[in-house]
Amino acid sequence: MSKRKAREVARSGDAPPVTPSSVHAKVDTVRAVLDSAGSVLPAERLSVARATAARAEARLELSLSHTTVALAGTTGSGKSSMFNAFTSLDRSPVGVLRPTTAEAYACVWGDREGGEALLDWLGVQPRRRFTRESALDGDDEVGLRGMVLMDLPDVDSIQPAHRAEVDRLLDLVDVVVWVTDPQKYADLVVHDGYLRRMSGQRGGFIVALNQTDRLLPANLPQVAADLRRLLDEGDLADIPLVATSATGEVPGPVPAVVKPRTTFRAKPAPGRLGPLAASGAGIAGFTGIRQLRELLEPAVVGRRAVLDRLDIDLSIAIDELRELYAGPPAAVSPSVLIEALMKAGGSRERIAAAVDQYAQHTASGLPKPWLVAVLEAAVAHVPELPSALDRAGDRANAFDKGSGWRKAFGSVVPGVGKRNQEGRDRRVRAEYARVAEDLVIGPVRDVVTAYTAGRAALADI
Ligand SMILES: Nc1nc2c(ncn2[C@@H]2O[C@H](COP(=O)(O)OP(=O)(O)O)[C@@H](O)[C@H]2O)c(=O)[nH]1
Ligand SMILES: [Mg+2]
Repeated sequence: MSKRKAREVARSGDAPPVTPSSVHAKVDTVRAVLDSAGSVLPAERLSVARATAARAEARLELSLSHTTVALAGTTGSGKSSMFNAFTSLDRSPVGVLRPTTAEAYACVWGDREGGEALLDWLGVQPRRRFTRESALDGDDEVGLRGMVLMDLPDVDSIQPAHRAEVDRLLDLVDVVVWVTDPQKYADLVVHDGYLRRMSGQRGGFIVALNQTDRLLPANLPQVAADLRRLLDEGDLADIPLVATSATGEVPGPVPAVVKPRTTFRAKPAPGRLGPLAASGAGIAGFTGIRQLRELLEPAVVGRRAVLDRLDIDLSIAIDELRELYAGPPAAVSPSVLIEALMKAGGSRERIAAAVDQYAQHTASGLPKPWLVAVLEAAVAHVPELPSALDRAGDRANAFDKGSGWRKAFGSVVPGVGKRNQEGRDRRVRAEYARVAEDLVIGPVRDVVTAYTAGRAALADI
């Protein structure tokens, strides 16, 4: 499933409800696959799944009643100003020309207690943490209780460390508000699918066209429509777009085009951040920051964004893992290999060819990484095989040598010689089977067993 598809399914009413236990079940699936495949496949094949599972486990340990919302975007779009507008604080430095936010700022609405561990995990410095909702605010801020708003460094910072910090945080937050402005939005959206990739990771993604107070009222609908078109063309038709001003009023009423165009078959679950909030009555209000807040509130109050985010992340990881487990393994009888080894007559080449053929048959139909793992397991001990088989033959012969009476008997009684030969063949076969088991069949079986275990885990979810 594509990330977009995963997001759409997660947002539509078709998806089963996401609960802490359904998310835990997905983590368990990923862990089961990692446990069985970890010692077989190259680490880089599993690194995304491993990181996703670790991130989900860590997040599930933390407060699920807090929703992290990041203000992200390019330099000067107004992230810090918007942070200040939201928090009614003037703590986040606002800069005209310089990228000033080196590290994230965060403001917790309501219960800071549970938020502290979350902010530790996010790596927000204690001196950059604030709390909203003082007694003075009364119930005004109730709708945002549980929100952890973050002002991120600029994604286009000239400082690589700042960009790395943004990427790190974007991997962890639940909702992203992408802040852009009338001067720069075109560059942004056209940017090689960056927004699409990022929005694909979460159910909560909003684009804010900020600084609209700089536009003439007559130009706002035009600019908004243009940005909407770019988002739609960039495969972001289901992403809510909101017009804001961090420092003034949005000129004029909401252009209809600000609505996402996608129509969904089913309504999103109540409280889920998504098209209902974007295309419903709220959008007609078009009041900048308040409008944005209306989009955020359902996600924060419903406490769905966290689980949705984890669910999408894990679903994507699981779908990527599934690609590594397409098709059942071929059932190849070990006797095929043993016969071929017996016929090889001790020739190194023929022994190697017998193993190769056995491995190719066993691996046929497996996805490439597993195919490679089977072949590698099969050939790992090939250099030792000729001498091991030689010794196996000697053991079988030793049995014959030690029983002269059988030979003597066999030479005078019709039919006994033939039976002796059959017995000898059986003993050679048994000795060869033991060697083949130790050096080829066992190691191959271990890989196939790991493959089958992973498939079983994925079939269960
Ligand atoms: N007119 C206007 N100016 C804004 C708005 N938002 C930010 N600014 C100004 O744009 C400049 C950059 O803002 P800042 O919040 O530092 O952007 P950041 O780099 O995204 O954090 C500052 O001079 C702000 O005062 C807005 O909505 N309207
Ligand atoms: Mg800033």
